[in-house]
Amino acid sequence: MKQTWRWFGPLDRTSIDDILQAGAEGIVSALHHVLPGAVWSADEIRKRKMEISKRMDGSPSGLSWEVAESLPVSEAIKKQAGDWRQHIENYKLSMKNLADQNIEIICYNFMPVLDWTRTDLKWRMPHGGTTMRFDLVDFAAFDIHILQRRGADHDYSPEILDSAAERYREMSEGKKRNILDSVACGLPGSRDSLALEDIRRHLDEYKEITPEKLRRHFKDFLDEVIPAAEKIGVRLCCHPDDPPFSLLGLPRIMSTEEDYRNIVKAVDSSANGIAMCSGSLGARPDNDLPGMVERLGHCLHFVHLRNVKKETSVVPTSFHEAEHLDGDTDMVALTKAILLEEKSRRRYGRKDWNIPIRPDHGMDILDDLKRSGQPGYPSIGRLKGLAELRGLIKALSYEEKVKESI
Ligand code: DNO
Repeated sequence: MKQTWRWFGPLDRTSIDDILQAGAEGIVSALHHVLPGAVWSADEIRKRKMEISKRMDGSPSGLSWEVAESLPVSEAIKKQAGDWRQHIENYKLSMKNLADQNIEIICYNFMPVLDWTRTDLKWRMPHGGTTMRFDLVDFAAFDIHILQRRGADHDYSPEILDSAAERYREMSEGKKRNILDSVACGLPGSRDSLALEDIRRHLDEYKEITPEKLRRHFKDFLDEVIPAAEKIGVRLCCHPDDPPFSLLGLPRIMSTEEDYRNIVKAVDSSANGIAMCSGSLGARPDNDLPGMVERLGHCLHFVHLRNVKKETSVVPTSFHEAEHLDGDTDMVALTKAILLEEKSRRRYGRKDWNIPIRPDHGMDILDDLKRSGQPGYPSIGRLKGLAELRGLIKALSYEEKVKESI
């Protein structure tokens, strides 16, 4: 596995020098300042590559840009509205510009309006550090009482409705603001947040878009971009919905193994792959992550390793982000499944056997608590996650070697 690290560019509070000290072997990055739908120009890509290749003192970092995450699919493409056809052409051009500079793995998602969603970005853990949390009662209170979405009360169980009403009655203005800011944090990497009015406007534009329709739009997108990606040697991979269930009445179509299976079947090509995010998919009890790698591993181009603790075994549920090796996902079994997939790729002579993984998110601990970096992307919390994962990978690889030598 290639141990990579997400870097948001020169404004990121974790520097390339820090990343080297964390022991990462490659960089995952994106041109967050380019609006979704616009072209990633060759010059801008070159500039980011250059920034990655140098330490603060100008000496070579030895790191290179391995994965583009995300090359965003614009809302226009998801809705098939406005300039969506032009946006698809722009997407192809961005892919070409990336391929020309040897960036061959491109991650994206097909979540309408909101990317990952939490209700608290700084939930205090017993050890004093903080983590990100999704509280279903807070979210329902936000949806029904703050956003006042029409029909929202049909989307929750009677128990959640009662708890949400009570929670809202007791909610301070500060807490209301915190939930709105957390939910509307916007796309990671962007500094903008969405306001209530923006969310309402976006939701309105999805009124007519059912999950079936969104699936058709997804397939149309893949029909266009996958052949182009295949021709230039690019591998696209779709990130799952986070959390993996519908929110605010919006369709979400990448939440389960079946969703993944449908997408890889929709366009049969090695360029049409998946990004497994164990933290996102792990928020549903019916997602068997090691099993998914066993069954769909051949389409795996990129992995986010992260863990969550769910509070109930129903969907949807409240959850929080746990330590990387703790939580509900069996990280040992999952890591082993990925190592076995790599082994099988090596056996078949696949050039892409070394699968890029990154420690996804992390708790804010120690100096992270003073740094206020990108939510979910602390330096030390991720360093700890990566160190634990690295230990696991090393131990499991050793076990495999011992087995082979017997
Ligand atoms: C959250 C990330 C996601 C991911 C995109 C990929 O921390 O894992 O925002 O980058 O969904 O398109």
